[in-house]
Amino acid sequence: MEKSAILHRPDSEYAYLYQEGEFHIRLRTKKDDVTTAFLISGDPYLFGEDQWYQEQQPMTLLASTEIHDYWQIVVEAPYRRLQYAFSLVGKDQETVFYGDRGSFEDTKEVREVAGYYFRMPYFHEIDRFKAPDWVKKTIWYQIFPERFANGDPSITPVGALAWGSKEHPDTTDFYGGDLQGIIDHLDHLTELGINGLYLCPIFKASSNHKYDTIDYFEIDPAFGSKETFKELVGKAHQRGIKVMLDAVFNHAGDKSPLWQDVLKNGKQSKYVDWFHIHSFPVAIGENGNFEGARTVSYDTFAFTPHMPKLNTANPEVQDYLLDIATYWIKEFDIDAWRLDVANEVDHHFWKKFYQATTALKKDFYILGEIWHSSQSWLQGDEFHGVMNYAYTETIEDFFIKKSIAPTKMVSGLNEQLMLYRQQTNEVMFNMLDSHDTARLLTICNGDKELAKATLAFTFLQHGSPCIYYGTEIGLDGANDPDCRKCMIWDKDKQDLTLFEFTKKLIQLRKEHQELLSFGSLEWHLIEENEKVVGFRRTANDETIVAYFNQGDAAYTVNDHGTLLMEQSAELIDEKWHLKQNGFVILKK
Ligand code: ARE
Repeated sequence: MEKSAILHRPDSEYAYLYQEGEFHIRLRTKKDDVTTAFLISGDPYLFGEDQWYQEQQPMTLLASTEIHDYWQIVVEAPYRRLQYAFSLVGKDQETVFYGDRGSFEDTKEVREVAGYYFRMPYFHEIDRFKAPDWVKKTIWYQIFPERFANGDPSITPVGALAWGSKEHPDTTDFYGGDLQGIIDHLDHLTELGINGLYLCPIFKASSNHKYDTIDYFEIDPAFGSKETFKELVGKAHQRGIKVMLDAVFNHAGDKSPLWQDVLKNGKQSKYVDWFHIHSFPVAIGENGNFEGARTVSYDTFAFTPHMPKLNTANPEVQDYLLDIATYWIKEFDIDAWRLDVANEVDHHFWKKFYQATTALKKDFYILGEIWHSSQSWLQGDEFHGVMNYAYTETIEDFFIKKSIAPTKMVSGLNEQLMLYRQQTNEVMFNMLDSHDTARLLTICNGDKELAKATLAFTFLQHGSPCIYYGTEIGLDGANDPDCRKCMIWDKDKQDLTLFEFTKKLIQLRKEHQELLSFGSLEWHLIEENEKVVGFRRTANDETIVAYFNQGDAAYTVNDHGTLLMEQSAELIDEKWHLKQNGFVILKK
């Protein structure tokens, strides 16, 4: 047995309280190396008595990657504490005891050594990773406010272009999207079945994207007033739609009064320690501070001198940002914050942020924008989830780029899932595109059947899916700024078939939300066909199976059940024949 691959870590994603009375324990072993994994567990204070531990219980093979197997068992612990270890039977017939001091031959003597066992000393509810329940029932819709709808021409910026007048918008274009335009089109969201709305920044800023904040306490005048925003939140809530705003706390805009004071007063500025300044002057055009320069006398987002990085270790900055975070909850009843460039702000501040926001709303949702594995932010005291690029890019690699086989996709997806506790995976934000990436239809090279198959697959996974505005009616676009085209409201120019498909997919997710959120997931990969991927999801007494054919040859699926959804699939003699990009979703 390959003992170096064995891994367990107490009080982590390997051992955690999922919900009151339900404790999850995982173990990692080398792929295909262990035939059976048993858990030896019991109450630590009964140790030494005849039968201190419950009979050893077999673990379930939960997930596999190309190199590891992950085992899981769900246990209760009447006294909310647990002492445990593992007994592993290798394919080579070796039996190994694996515990807190490593691996041993599995003998009676070894099992009698208390110190060889892992310990979960006490399961405190206050320590449990708590994810807001509503999020796993949410289908998100992301809006780039400048480009969704112009509802109030009286506040359209001077020099704005006619709506949709350019096929490819430029980085500095304005078209007049505003909050009233969103209010006027809430019916569009409701008809689609959306129940979560994520707005890119709406606070006063110079650019069309508003990530260069001037005033965090004011709505940008081109977007509307606080009264309009209050109306938007109220009407969204009446429709059962939660509202998430975008918190840009890694940096401010250089037009903000904070930075303007530093520009004017230099070292004497009362905000000098609100930023990361290395030398003066900080003016652009001096001291190495040039557009796109590699050296600036102060830290910025990326190499963008217009976005000076905030010093979130400074207590004054912390108070300022926490005032902003709590203000929009207290005064406007928002339900969530999406945290911009979240991985570049310190953990110490995010822990304060978590406490301040969840103190106001127990079920407040905190979503970090992190494009990579994010374990250290998802320990239950900072974020609840992240924008799951690390997960959805793997889906796109198989379905769209066709750069990996299904086995590699499954391995990548499981790799990500095993990084986090189950309750985290249930509230991850699964988007296939965003305002920072090329649009789904464009990366599918205009192949709508492919886009639909990729969306359908994503909607059947763990985590809450997100539709980027316009995807549902066929909006395309290359990377930023092309992915921020004006929404199309002319019904004659909307792809209404795609709209109906998206609506049906959202409905399917809602009708089977529990199963799709926390149901088991068993993959069914067809050896002889590296273009077909199938899986089975089960929860309680409900099962859904799905098959996706991404090859250019038809594939026959010999499975049956109540049809939930299909695309390019035909039932002949009780068998489903899937064409390219064809899929079938069945309820067993
Ligand atoms: C402008 C230009 C872009 C250029 C960018 C580079 O328009 O073409 O690529 O500058 O500096 C906002 C605006 C952008 C603007 C940017 C800077 O929306 O239009 O871009 O400000 O002025 C990384 C970060 C991630 C960040 C992206 C953009 O990790 O946090 O880069 N995303 C957030 C927001 C953006 C916003 C900002 C940050 C700044 O969502 O909209 O940009 O507040 C890989 C890497 C990622 C990288 C990703 C995208 O996957 O792993 O780390 O994200 O590519 O580049």
